[in-house]
Amino acid sequence: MGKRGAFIVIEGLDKSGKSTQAATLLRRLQDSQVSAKLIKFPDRTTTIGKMVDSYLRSESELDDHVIHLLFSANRWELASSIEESLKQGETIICDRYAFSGIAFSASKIRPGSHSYPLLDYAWCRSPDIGLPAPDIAIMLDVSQDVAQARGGYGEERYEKEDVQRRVRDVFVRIGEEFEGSGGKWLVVDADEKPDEVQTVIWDAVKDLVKGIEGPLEKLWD
Ligand code: NYM
Ligand code: MG
Repeated sequence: MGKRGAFIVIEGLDKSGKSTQAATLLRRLQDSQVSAKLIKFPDRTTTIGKMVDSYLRSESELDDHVIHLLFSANRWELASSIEESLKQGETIICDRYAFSGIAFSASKIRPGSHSYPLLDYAWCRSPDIGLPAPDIAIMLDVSQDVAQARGGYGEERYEKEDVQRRVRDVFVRIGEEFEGSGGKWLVVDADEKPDEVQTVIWDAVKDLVKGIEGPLEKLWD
């Protein structure tokens, strides 16, 4: 049996440079003759993804539980194809994953309250239990100042300073729990120049992308 591909997740706040870093990493892997592909969540092309897209653009309203479960379902509909690609030796770079799912939902607060959660953290985590677990999750940690200077946030739901601050706090908790469960969680200072961020990312993945002997783990299992 040959080695399987590496499953690399890139996470972070909006405007943290995830998509740029993911694309640069893909090019570098392809230049190094590593079989690799880039996927992203939400995958807005599927039927579920279109519902998510419409919600994010505020073209539709959905109950907070419903949208949380749709984001998770959007991952589950791709889960078996992720497993298959990894088994065939292809490395996957994934722009956002279940960690964004928890962070953005669990950071929602009840209307009229300052900090009382709308959705329970453990409840937010549960629908993603059993998904393919990444071999490494790289969290691009950007400060509000730098994120704003990058052109500010767009028009989409969640792209507001107070939301992003709460989301970051939940990401910290998620990282601690992922590490506690044996996962690899790397926080990278995303205020640095793109080249410097890429150097840190490359250093963290360069051995993984040679292929992995061990089995693919299940998330939060
Ligand atoms: N988002 C993303 C969630 O709220 N839950 C999830 O499970 C995922 C994957 O969607 N603000 C949020 C985070 C982003 C938004 O992502 C769209 P992007 O990477 O800007 O397309
Ligand atoms: Mg965005």
